[in-house]
Amino acid sequence: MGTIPRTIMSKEYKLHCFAQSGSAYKVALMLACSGVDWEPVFVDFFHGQTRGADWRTSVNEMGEVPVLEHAGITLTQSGVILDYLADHLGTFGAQSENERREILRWILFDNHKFTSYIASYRYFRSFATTPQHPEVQKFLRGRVEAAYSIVETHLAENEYMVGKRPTIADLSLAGYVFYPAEETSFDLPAAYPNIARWTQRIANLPGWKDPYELMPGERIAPRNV
Ligand SMILES: N[C@@H](CCC(=O)N[C@@H](CS)C(=O)NCC(=O)O)C(=O)O
Repeated sequence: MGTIPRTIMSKEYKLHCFAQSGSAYKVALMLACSGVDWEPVFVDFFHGQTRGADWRTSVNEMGEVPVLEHAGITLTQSGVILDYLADHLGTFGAQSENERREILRWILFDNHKFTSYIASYRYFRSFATTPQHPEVQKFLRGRVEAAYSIVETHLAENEYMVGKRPTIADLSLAGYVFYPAEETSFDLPAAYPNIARWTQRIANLPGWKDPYELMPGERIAPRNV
């Protein structure tokens, strides 16, 4: 029997990811909730793979996960990947020019503030091998709370971030909200009930799975708490 060509053996969508990456989870969730058969490619972030010169040259010059490979192209930045998939799959996208801009507005806010501060705060709290200075953690926590309050207020009047249905803006903002409170230290139902209800709406989408079910990698018990 001859060798099966790699293109036939492998799935059409490959996502370079690891279980603790909420940024990768945004894309994994998009693929899962769009019913796409995709293949995770494990990135050993915690042993420095993304910091290696080789990985940066051959996979992503920005040194970041997620990376999506599809149809001979390689895409990075979760917001760009979500936009690409929404166009390509016809799921969770905008239905008007105005919606397209609103989605972009929330994805930019998410990348700058909502995701980036919780990602840094959780990383130093739960996964860094040396603890961060308490004042830095205090600063980051304050920034998380400010960003969460803005989304909490928005969700008081809206079931989803843009329009009346879930879009890639919701999937982007949802990157870190499903990680356990033991990692994030945020009790969403108690502190941000509108975010908690929106989180439940997203968890009810067909295909939804928890980040630790969707992406490969060992679980790490929180280290610095
Ligand atoms: N804005 C980027 C953020 C990606 C990001 O920060 N990924 C983390 C993992 S969750 C990473 O690879 N960090 C490596 C580093 O900063 O050195 C996106 O949404 O794709």
